[in-house]
Amino acid sequence: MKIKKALITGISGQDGAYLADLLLRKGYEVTGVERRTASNDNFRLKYFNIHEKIKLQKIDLCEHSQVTKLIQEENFDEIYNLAAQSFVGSSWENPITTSNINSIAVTNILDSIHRFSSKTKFYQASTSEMFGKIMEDRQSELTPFYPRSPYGVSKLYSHWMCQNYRESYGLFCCSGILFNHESPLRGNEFVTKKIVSTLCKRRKDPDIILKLGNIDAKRDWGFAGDYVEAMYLMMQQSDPEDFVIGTGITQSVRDFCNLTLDYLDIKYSWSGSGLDEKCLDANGNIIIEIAEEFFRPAEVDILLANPEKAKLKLGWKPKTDIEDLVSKMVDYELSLP
Ligand code: NAP
Ligand code: G4F
Repeated sequence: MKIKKALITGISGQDGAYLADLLLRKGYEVTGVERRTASNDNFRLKYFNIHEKIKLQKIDLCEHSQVTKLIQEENFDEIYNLAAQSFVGSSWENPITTSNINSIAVTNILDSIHRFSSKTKFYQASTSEMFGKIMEDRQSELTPFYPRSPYGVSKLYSHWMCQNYRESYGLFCCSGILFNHESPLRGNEFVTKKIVSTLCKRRKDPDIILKLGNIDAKRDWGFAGDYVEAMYLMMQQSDPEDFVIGTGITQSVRDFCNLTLDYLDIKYSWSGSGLDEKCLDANGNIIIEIAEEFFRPAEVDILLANPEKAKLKLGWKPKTDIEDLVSKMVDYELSLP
């Protein structure tokens, strides 16, 4: 049987590592795009011990000629576009670089597929951030979008480009509208990782205080390992379609703190409100406090997936609940030297 060739952009990120591991286990030949930096240590690929099994290509996805050359030469069966400036908070400070990689680079890939490799299937990493100021309580593929950040807007552009290349040229382009998914390999700037790593460090140094922004924000949090399976399943369908992927349960940032504190067996209580709210330990020492610097110019207050279509058509459902997710993240953090 012919060995399938997959390209993953954003291979050095959280999802890149989980997806590469999945595709290698399924017998794919995996090529990964990484950007040129002084020190690519690829620690996430090393976590799965797959760094030597992947063909790494250093190209700039914003350079059309480089993207075209790779796609024309390699004739991939599947391209998973995961590369992005993915931190919502940074997108207000860096709207142009965010748009270049999250929007223009996607057009580069779509245009190259259209011109030189029209049989290649394409997956776009769309996001629940496109729902932003939500128009329905549970967000499905049919919910109207209302992005609330340069990140959300840049991703919505690519979502529509993907749909337009599908409808204009009959390309196999699908978008996964993924809700927040986390793992031990999550980037340090995201709130779940920040909570877990800071509270784990506090076990050794009780003077450490966890400073957070809007702890009333609610997210539908799942496990990255489950979500890359959904990406793969979307690409195995006979027709390209978009799918919402989430758990169907929403929790606040405060809830996530509580789950982490419970798992670490730390006794705590909350007091005060607004900017004065604090979480205290049994001796009255501050564990968590609110810091204005972590609030955003505009907030997405609540996200909650309606993943019924994925369940029906892909046979996909999450295997990991939030308690399991917290335990995976905490256990990993505690295992670090
Ligand atoms: P991540 O850990 O932040 O990984 C992002 C990847 O994109 C990294 O490999 C990063 O490379 C690369 N990248 C960033 N800027 C780049 C640039 N200018 N040129 C080339 N590569 C660049 O993100 P993730 O959590 O794995 O998410 C994967 C994708 O899914 C992203 O597109 C994200 O927006 C989207 N998404 C994520 C979630 C989620 O909850 N995780 C939900 C919905 C959608 P470096 O290592 O060099 O920085
Ligand atoms: O962990 P976050 O930074 O994730 P956010 O903004 O929901 O975005 C993530 O999920 C999206 C899918 O919905 C992806 F598309 C995107 O790439 C990324 O993976 O923040 C979650 C919530 C926000 O409401 C934020 O305001 O936590 C709140 N928060 C409160 N204090 C904080 C903090 N977020 C961060 N990062 N740091 C804080 O101190």
